[in-house]
Amino acid sequence: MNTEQVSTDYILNEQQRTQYEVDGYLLASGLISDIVAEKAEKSMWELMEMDPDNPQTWSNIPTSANHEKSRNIVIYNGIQMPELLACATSEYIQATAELINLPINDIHPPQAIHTQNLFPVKKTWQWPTAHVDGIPKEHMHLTFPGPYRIASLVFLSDVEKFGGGTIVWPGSHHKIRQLAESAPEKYAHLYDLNKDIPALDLGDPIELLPKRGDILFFQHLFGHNGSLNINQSPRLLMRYFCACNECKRWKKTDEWSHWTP
Ligand SMILES: O=C(O)CCC(=O)C(=O)O
Ligand SMILES: [Fe+2]
Repeated sequence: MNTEQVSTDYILNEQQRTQYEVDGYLLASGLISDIVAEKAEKSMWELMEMDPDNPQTWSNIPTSANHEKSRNIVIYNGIQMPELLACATSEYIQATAELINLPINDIHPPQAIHTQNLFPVKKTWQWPTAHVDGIPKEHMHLTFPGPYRIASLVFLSDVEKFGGGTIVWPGSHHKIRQLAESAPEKYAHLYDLNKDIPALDLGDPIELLPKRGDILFFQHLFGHNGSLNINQSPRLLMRYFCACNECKRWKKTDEWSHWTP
């Protein structure tokens, strides 16, 4: 008798894969080891030329970074420090493959990172409205098929309540798709679709509180947004960039695109 077995070596369990399908997102722990995440956090502080234990150094933003003052967010594009690239572990790549139902060998690794480090502000915390990704006017990305299948955010600090956790609307990808399909010409571009998302009833949002090394995966047309960090410590977040031809469909800067597995 042939006892050959089909491999069931998933890195994500069934509940995680189902949550991604049903809710449109998954916050996953354990795909980046503590030691790799810790080294990456250290490198992130070095990149910003700041001391994590000395808040006085946090207002000296290097001129090599972009600084959006209203949200106190520090943005770098196209950084290739090995310790930051090391977070694109084979487990991360495998989980990505599982969520989009592709063989792992079909997924290429990313080449650089982009940061969205959110420093504390003195403001009143409030729920944001949802957005979808792919909306900058200069790129005018098409809504369908969309510039990406899956997006992911990597957290390099522990996030406390009101400390800049990403806000998500479970199941919003279905409602946003319905809106897009209701008027295909009007909503041909994500830029235009995004403008009408705040008026939708997407249900109750959730403030995610990720830990260092956690990865938030979400689908095309998933409603989410950043939130204010009114706590004491910075929220460190990176996304992966790539410069290969395939990733050009989700262009971000002159040199870089978002990594689009
Ligand atoms: O800052 C966050 O928590 C979310 C960032 C975000 O929405 C994005 O990078 O598209
Ligand atoms: Fe986003």
